Amino acid sequence: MLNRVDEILSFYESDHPGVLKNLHWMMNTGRLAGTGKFVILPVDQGFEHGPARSFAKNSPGYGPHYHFDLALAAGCNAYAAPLGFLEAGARKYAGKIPLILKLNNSDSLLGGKNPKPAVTGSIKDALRLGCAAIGFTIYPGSTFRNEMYMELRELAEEAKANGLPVVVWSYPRGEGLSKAGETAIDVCAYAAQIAAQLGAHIIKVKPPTDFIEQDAAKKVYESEKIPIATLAQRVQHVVQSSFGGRRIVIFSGGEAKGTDEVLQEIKGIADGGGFGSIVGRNAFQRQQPDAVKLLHAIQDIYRQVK
Ligand code: FBP
Repeated sequence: MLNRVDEILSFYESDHPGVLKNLHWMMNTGRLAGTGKFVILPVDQGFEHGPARSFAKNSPGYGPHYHFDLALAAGCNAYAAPLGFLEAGARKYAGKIPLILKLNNSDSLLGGKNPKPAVTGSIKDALRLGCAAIGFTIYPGSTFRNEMYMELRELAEEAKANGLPVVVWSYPRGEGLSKAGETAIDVCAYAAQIAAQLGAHIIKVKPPTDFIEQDAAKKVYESEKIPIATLAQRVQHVVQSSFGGRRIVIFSGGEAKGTDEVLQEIKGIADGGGFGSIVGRNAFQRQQPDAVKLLHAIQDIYRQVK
């Protein structure tokens, strides 16, 4: 019988050993090693939201080494960040923790309804820094979505040829969607499916709500009685929408909130068969001992679920 890590690796039926080795590295790192579950620390919020909104609550976080240390102390599977933060620590932490280079980023300075991140790094950068994967954000719902899909297609082709897995942040937003629609269950499942079809190895979405955005989808959810009342049911549906569970799907943590609320949400994700979490603000905006405690509690929840 295959162990869970080997079973998950078997889902990726066209990848060469370099990609599988890096997926293996991430799945065999940290406190969740060997379980096929993930807790990843993402710190791109300095770029996405600005430094004060990101780091003022816990000011050691302004420094790049802080986040490498936090990911290590907390036993995370990987640490994801844009080029600058990774370059600022890659030599000191070489080989100690898998790194994911975020290859595109968007700031919050212009506003506007249709975000379009800039490509801010390359596959060569990821290889030079010893990364285990690349990360890329798409915004299904933005008028620029097709450009993002095409950029990802090119980068993913190059990443795979060079042994790097592809992690896709699939965040619906833009003028095609209402605010509530950004996290609607039908939209979230659709965003996960798009990422899977674009060739993502790991798909990252926000935890979905029970709202249904699109009328055409609503009819099917009702006629087929797709259960979406609880978070666990919704997560199960998103995982099913990602090739019937044959792609790794992880869920983001969102704005800083109380420990009970975070853990309750994680329980729902774990019960629904989610592969894990990518928790940024709820980790690095707490003081380090509290952040480590919370991340350990999250890992313990994933560890308990079969
Ligand atoms: P958080 O846990 O802080 O939400 O981090 C996950 C993440 O995907 C980050 O990588 C990214 O910067 C952030 O969410 C984007 O959040 P938003 O879509 O709210 O700007």
